[in-house]
Amino acid sequence: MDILVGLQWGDEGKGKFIDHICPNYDIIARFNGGSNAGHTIFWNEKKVTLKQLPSGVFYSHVQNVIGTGTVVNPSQLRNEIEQLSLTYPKLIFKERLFISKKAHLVLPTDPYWDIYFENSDDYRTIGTTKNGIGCAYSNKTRRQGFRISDIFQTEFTNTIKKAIHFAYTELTEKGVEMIDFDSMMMKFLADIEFLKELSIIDTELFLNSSLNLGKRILAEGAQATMLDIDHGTYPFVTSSNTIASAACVSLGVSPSKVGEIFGVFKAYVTRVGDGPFPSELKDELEDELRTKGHEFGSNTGRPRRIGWLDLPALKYAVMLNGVTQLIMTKADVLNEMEVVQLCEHYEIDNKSQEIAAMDDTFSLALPKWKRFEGWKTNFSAISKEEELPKELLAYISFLTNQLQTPLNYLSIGPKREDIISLS
Ligand code: 2SA
Ligand code: MG
Repeated sequence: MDILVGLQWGDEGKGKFIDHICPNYDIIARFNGGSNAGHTIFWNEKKVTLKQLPSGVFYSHVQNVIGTGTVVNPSQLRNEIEQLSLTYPKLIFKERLFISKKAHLVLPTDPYWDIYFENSDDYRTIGTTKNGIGCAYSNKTRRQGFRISDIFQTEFTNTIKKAIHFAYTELTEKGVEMIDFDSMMMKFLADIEFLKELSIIDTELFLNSSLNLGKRILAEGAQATMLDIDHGTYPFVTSSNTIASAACVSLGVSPSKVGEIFGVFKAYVTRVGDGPFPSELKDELEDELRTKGHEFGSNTGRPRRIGWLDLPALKYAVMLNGVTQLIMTKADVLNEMEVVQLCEHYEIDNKSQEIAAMDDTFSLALPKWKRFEGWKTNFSAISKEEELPKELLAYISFLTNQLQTPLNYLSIGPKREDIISLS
């Protein structure tokens, strides 16, 4: 099994790269998160954003797995499947989708908790996607959650109705406005009926027996390293483990079965939501790059914060994930820059720091810059490594030396074919 993760704060272009390497795999398995993800793929010149569906859905030979460590929002999943089926009637991917019996359900009240916490003065503002991800994972860890397999139990409707009613009453008391309870339940139960028609299986058994048969699996991470609940910029993180080792836990596949670990990063950095961001740009360049790079949340539409590449944070991410192959995306967005910068190290309390510790001093980190000559190249005519501008190659060579990891792929545009393999 190979694993693919994001090395920054998300939106590195994971979906696009997975789509590119899909021909090498039989199974793509999502291992964390839920409808908070937004993996963008260009299929037949059309932009598609996948939330819960694995990024292998467009390849008819690929089986797609939603793993145990994820949280499933039945209504969002149904929307996604119905919309894709309408746009691409020939895909019939429902037959190639397998959902873990042990994944947890997101309740219809869960997103409202995000809204409540985000708006209340008594709680921290995280800048969540308001998908109820935190609530679903906390119900899971306090063992009050519902697993997908529960939907087949005779008592399910009564039990879940009580749980949702309990949350609904509490939220109403706190002044949160919601649709009326009966409509919420009716919609939820209809979505559950839709879910029942899908293949709900023991994904651990399926994945391990597939490996024994020689099938090739790619574990697909959502969100990214710096949003990891334990190793990221807590509390400004998501509620799941996002790093490579989480793939083994979530999918029930032993670390001894892991081969390559792909780490995807952008030539600059973006972050959506609150939290420290040492290399953040706070001038007109931020707007310029946001526009050029279309840096808006793919689901929420929120403008992403933009910064220069952060080497200490990238070193930390490469270390945590044990990355064996790097993929750099969006080099084209920096095309017109005279000078390209990166944060080479931090200064924290007058001390230099080469690799991020991601501890409580992270918010004090001052970026120390390194400047590179810009590559000022139009990539439209470039399709081979030999044609890349020397300035870009110098930038890449600096990074691979610093990260002690090869950079095997470079993405230079949004389209499928805009990926160059590097030797
Ligand atoms: P949550 O909703 O509880 O997981 O939010 C917690 C933090 O995690 C961040 N987060 C993300 N950051 C970037 N991209 C994400 N996915 C969508 C996308 C987001 C969107 O691909 O564009 O559409 O806005 C994602 N999901 C979670 C979030 O911003 C919080 O900082
Ligand atoms: Mg995204």
